[in-house]
Amino acid sequence: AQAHILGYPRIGDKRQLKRALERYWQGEIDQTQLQAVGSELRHRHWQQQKQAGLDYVTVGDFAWYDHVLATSLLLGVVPKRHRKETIDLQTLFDIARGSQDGCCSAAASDMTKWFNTNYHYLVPEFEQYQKFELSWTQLFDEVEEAQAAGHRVKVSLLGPLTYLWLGRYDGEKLRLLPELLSTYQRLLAKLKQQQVQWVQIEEPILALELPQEWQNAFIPAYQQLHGQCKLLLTTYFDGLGSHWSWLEQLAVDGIHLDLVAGDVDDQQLLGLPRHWVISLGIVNGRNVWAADLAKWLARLSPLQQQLGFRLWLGSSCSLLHAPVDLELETELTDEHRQRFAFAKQKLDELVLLKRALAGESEAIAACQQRSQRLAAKAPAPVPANTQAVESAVRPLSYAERSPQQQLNLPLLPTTTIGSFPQTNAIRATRADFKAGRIAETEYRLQIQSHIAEAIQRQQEIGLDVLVHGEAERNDMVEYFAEHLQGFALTQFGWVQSYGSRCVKPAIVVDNISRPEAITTSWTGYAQSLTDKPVKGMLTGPVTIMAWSFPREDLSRQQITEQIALALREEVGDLQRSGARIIQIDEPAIREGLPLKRSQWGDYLDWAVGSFKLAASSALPQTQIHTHMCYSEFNDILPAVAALDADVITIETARSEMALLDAFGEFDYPNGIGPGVYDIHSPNIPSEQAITTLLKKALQHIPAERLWVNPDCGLKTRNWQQTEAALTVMVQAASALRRQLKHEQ
Ligand code: THG
Ligand code: ZN
Repeated sequence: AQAHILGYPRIGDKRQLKRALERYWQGEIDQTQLQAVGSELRHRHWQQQKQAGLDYVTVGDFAWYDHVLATSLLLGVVPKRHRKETIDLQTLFDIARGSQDGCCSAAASDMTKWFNTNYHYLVPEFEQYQKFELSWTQLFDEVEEAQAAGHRVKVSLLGPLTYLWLGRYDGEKLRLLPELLSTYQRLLAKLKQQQVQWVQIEEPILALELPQEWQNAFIPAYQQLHGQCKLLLTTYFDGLGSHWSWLEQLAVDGIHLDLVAGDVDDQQLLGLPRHWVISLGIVNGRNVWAADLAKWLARLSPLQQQLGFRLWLGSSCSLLHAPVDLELETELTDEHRQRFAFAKQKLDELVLLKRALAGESEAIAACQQRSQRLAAKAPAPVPANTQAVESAVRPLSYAERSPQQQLNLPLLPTTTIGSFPQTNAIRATRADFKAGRIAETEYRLQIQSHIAEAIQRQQEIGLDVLVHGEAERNDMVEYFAEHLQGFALTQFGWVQSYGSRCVKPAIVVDNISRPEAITTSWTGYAQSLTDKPVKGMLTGPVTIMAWSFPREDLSRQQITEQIALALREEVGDLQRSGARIIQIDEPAIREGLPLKRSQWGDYLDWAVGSFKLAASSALPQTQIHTHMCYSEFNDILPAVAALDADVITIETARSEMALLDAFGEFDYPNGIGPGVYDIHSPNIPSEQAITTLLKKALQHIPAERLWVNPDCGLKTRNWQQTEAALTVMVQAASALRRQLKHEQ
């Protein structure tokens, strides 16, 4: 067998690419210096692949911001507002980040989730009669760069149908396919000229349940592309479902299947065309656990007998979604270190398995040994908690509960989503404590002073429901992972989220439990400073799960329920400590949806169940809020309603309340706070704009159930912007409130 990976993390083991990008954007380094950092990272990553013993190095996985955006440039897809005489690196950053040029500004393209991962790509914008033209030489340059360094190159390239599917177009997208395919033909011809033997042409949309006309497009498309470089049709993130019925008709030279996300039986594999290479993704590209190599050895040995050189071993998907190097983690326990493999370690796993499959006795023994070590350290079995799960809903309905929630609030109550500006002083407090420069008592005093400042400012602004501001938190998930038992945290386990931005997901290593109350002291302190209600702020179980690396021996549902049980205790403690409102945020509930729509129902059932489980210790008198960030949840509205939160705050400002049509039509039964201004922009909204949005909202939602708030947390804004915007918001709400009273 041959071994390869679908891609390596581009960010660098110490986030070198992030640092270089941000310095370049600040004007601290020039383009030559930026290019040098990129080149150094590529060379290092190729060298690691070669040194580990992979048969190919993957070229085309590097991107300055995002690989979908790089594909857009390659194909000449540049939105009109960003077009200049030439397409260059500045064009790329303009599309990604927006541009300001004297008087004129051009908005960035939209970003959205890459399938069911936590990575975001830049959505291609196709215009009427979109032309495609090879316009960006990065890919060809990098092929040359790798060849010059003596590497055996396999190119990774987004396939035409997936590229088209991901883009936005006002019309019938498949009409653009013929023109796109001719450009792909020219692209492949160029790669052939460069003597590229294999192209890993990626069509992850094959993991979706595609409309018939998209399925039909595959066979003729690949007929047209075939015959230049060898094509490895590459799929990942889920099995191929019903597409298996026509798969073998594709004019390609091999296929890559993600066996981690969806296993395939041997007969199916052996039934594939005899001339195809079969690449099996067996090392999980999106989790941190060491692979059970003995298990794979047993599973693949018979296949190796039958397939011989046609069998390739690969990562399930690109390693883009995994942290880079376990060796940097000096603070993990030995036990955890032995059970994890980050991107660099996954290279070794693939080669070890390859050697074992080739019959090398040393490698076979090493596989067995590793697997035995894994088995010996398996985490504790799950405690029985089914009883708790079954009894877990709030006893009264919204209509019965809400009169009991005596919060003394005016009509159209004003509030915020939870976080306030993360000032340098706040960051310094946390950093000083973490580095041991200040003791815990001093730390607590300093955080309290940040909380006191936030409360005072909110009082001055005149908000009705206050928050403590979250000065003690870095990342909303990392914070809870740090305070719950059952998670391991890394020092350098960064994964690219978008552009230069990374997240450091916690790792679920054991059963989750809550050793002690987490948030009560901060919320309680904030409440002691004011008579207005202060919201308790929690991150919901679905989101904590979605933004962490899960154990592989439990289902996501089981893990989420464990987190929910821990949060339920926190809800109870908050309530006992005097919180009258508790917000449980679930910004990630939508992104957890399975790729196949037919599986949505199951997921939503347990996701909603887990949220309700977390909220189930709330008394009828306690008002439960939730918040969701992205506005695309028209199609899951029944599930959103089923959460049965007393109030939901959502992002709608950017879509001019378009979402509310859906909420109105659906007749959303509980309280709702559609965001009245966009916190992602530094601009201060006008009172007029907010009033207009609120009036629109009133067409769909009765005033008694309407809340007034920004559309997301404020931690990325400064205090000046925050105070100015919230003051306008409070003014708009009170003016409208007076008007409504008057009309009565
Ligand atoms: N937390 C986690 N996952 C997430 C989000 C989150 N996934 C989806 C969404 N939010 C992604 N959005 C962002 C926004 C900002 C940043 C990362 C992801 C970010 N990161 C800092 C950086 O890269 O500089 C991290 C710096 C640090 O913590 O030291 O700005 O909110 N878990
Ligand atoms: Zn939000």
